[in-house]
Amino acid sequence: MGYRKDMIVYQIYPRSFKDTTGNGVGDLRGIIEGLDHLADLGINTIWLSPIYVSPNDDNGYDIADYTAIQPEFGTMADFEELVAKAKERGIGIVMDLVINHTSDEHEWFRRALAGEEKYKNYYIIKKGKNGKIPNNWGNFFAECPWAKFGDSEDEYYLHLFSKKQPDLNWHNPEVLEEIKRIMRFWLDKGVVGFRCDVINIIYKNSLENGRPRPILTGQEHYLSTEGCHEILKTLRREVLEPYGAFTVGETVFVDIAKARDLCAPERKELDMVFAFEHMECDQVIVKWFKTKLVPRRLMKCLSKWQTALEWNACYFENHDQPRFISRFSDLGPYRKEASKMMAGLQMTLRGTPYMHEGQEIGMTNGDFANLDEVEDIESHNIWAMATKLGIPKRIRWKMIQRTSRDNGRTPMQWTAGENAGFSSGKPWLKVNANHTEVNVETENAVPNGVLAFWKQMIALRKTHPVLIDGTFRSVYEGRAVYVFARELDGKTLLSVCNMTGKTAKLPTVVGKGGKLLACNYEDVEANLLKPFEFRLLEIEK
Ligand code: ISL
Repeated sequence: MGYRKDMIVYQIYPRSFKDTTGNGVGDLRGIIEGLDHLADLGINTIWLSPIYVSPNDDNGYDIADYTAIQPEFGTMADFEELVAKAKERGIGIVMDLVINHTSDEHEWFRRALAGEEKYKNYYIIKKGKNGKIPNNWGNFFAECPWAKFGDSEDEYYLHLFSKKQPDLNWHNPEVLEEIKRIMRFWLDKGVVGFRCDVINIIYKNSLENGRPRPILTGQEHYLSTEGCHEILKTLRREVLEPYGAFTVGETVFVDIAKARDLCAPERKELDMVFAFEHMECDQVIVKWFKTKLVPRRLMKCLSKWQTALEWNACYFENHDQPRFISRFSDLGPYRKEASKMMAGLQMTLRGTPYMHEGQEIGMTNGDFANLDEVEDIESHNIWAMATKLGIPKRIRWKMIQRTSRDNGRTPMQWTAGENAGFSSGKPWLKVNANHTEVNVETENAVPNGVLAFWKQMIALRKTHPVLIDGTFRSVYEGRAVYVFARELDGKTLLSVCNMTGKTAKLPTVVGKGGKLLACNYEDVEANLLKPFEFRLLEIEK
């Protein structure tokens, strides 16, 4: 029930995957065209970022109609065809469930604005305090989280994200009923589960002032509240279980205890969570200030979560994150090797691997020249905030370059040709210049390429039950090298990752013996690991 441990998930950001109409925006037919590539890669589940009707203030994470397809992506018939054709290839579709907020263009919000009390109660609307906004909370996109409600003199609505994303009022049981209906609508269409957007913040305990903090003041009033746990239990029992559907929650600011409460199997809430700690190994206080990625910090963090949770959602990239290999400060000429090492790492950790489109060919951060080339609302807001704070332009731009969510959203690189074969029109976001070298077509033509290695690692995972059911044990966490063991029924696999662009000593704990199941270099040296070298060894007892 719920999830299958052998799931290998591939995230598609529909705007950026493949455009078949020439309007510069990816679409559902493009995804259908891409299915053979995905089947060949070996994945068996697709998570689709939102494809619902949306004014695109936050690229679909602002939903105006939960049960209709965004016209620029295609039609419901296209969607049904996608589900069917994916199924023929053994691939299930997971939808993005965004229920902390709707778009301000959703009918519910429009009717609320028109004065219908029923719908006003769908949102969090509150009177100001002596002409001031209702509380001191912060906002995820560095805006003020309160906006005037229509023409009202003193009423405001809460929006933890953009002004066009009003938060839903989860104290209202009618909201729960609406969402149940929406979930069943998609489950009836054959989807296998949901990725639940910022699911641990949906239920606000109170709207009291929060304890002041550098970011997101007020979070103690809404992070993983009892009300949220109750809602998750209800959705699982009443909606998901009858369909055998699964959920992964995007859960912000969770520590291990909170994550356990959300996904421990006996609690029957979520099947697994996307935690953030390993993505924050190179940040200072807030994600917009980054330092060098220190490999040992990453190793320690991965080991901690691997050991603490029964099952992890293992991800290194998504549509909100810079490309992972671009985070290695000494990547140098080793893009391919680093991508292959990440394939080895991701496919041998314990948990469900979630790849992001382009990861299989080693795509890198966007090469944006200036803010005009960046679309992401968050980046623009951060730029404005940093300007207000007097941060010099050069530093501001560095911040955006390194952290912008658009880094993970550049169009998928299919060919070396114009617009990387993504679109015959002008792509909505700049295509990376390195598409001439980094693309699916080129990769398909080489036997030892990045794509071939991802395929090999995915295939290994499928043929070695120890990589799925085996326990995790950290063996070595050095300055450069990470070694961990997966063990099952007396069988031990050792995953050895050099996480730097420099040659490193092979730790003696690895020993001499063992059968080499995979390696991203042709020849291995007895005592040395080459830059970003990865080895998977089977240890004979
Ligand atoms: O990008 C982030 C973390 O590095 C966050 O600020 C992000 O906004 C947060 O993780 C929530 O993300 C999700 O909900 C947002 C949407 O913009 C993101 O794309 C989505 O993944 C609001 O729906």
